[in-house]
Amino acid sequence: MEYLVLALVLLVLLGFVTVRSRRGRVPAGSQPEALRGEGPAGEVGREAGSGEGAPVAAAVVEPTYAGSLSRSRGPFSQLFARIKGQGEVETVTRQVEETLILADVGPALAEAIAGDLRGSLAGGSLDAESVRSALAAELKGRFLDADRTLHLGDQKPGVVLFVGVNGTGKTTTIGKLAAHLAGEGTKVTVAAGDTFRAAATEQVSIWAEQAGVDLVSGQAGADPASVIFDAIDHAGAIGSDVVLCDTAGRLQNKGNLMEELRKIRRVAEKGAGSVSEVLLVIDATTGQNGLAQARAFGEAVAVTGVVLTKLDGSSKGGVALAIESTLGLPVKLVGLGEGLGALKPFDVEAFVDGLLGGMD
Ligand SMILES: Nc1nc2c(ncn2[C@@H]2O[C@H](COP(=O)(O)OP(=O)(O)O)[C@@H](O)[C@H]2O)c(=O)[nH]1
Ligand SMILES: [Mg+2]
Repeated sequence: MEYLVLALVLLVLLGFVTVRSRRGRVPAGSQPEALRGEGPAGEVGREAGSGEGAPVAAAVVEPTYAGSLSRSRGPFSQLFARIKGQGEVETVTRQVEETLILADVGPALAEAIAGDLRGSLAGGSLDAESVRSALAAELKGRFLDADRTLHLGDQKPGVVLFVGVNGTGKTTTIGKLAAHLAGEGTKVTVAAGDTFRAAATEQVSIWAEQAGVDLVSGQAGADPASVIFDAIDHAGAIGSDVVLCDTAGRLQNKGNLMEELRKIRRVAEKGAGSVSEVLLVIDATTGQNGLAQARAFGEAVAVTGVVLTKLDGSSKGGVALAIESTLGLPVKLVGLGEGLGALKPFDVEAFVDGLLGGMD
């Protein structure tokens, strides 16, 4: 009997120690909101054996284009439900044009697309599936046939500048990308170049820590160009492959701030390595206003590509086409959610199919 009690006590103690050591390894609640992902990610991630302190929540329910584009798709679904297979090409193409404008493709582009669609539908069948596939082909054909790969440069370290207005998702995108690149074995340094707000350095340092990558920051109010220069210098010294440079958000019509960005770019070229990408981060919920941003930033710092964030919350996903077809800038990455796995390479096929939806 005594042995039995002793054995029981030992078992309980053993269980207690095991629980404590697990808690120690997985600091619940220490992840920033954005890393917790959507749904019961943390639990599943651990079950899948994502490793101790792994920054990449491997089993996060991965967002898809189709899922994330549901708000932008709404008007198209309604349009296709209304098409009954009869009627005139003119009426159908006018309805398509209106729907494209609702998706924030922009009036001129919507008119041009509707015009071409009129030609491709003439004399053919006018059922919903035919209209959908003709429109899908029309849209896909209007995206750039561009190089969408992210260039990290031939000369180490590659320097990637993230620019854009406030709150578009620059810092979050850097965090997601840093984790992704680090997971692939790329050595990353993050430059906390948003010295304007004290909280910005803290935010980017949490992301860098979660991603397990190197961070260089300066004092609040320090010259952002010199923080970025120091980060590139440091990255060169420790053999980093790439420096992801955060910058403060700025309105495209503020001349002095755009001048500051030009300086950052000039200074970033001066150190070890060279600027391999300047990514303009645009919030998809701002729709056509993103075009004005792209024009101004493009003029100031020779933007090489666009990161279109918050497609998941936007009903204006059509702006992706406007950016490419009107400005000739390739969308390289898209944000389909706040979670770590929600940054995706831009995929035209998946985007258009997600926007127009399949037929039930
Ligand atoms: N839903 C959604 N939210 C995002 C996405 N990207 C960024 N955000 C959110 O947008 C907000 C602003 O992001 P932040 O990176 O601080 O913007 P910054 O000012 O450009 O650095 C944060 O709450 C992010 O979680 C995205 O793709 N989808
Ligand atoms: Mg920021």
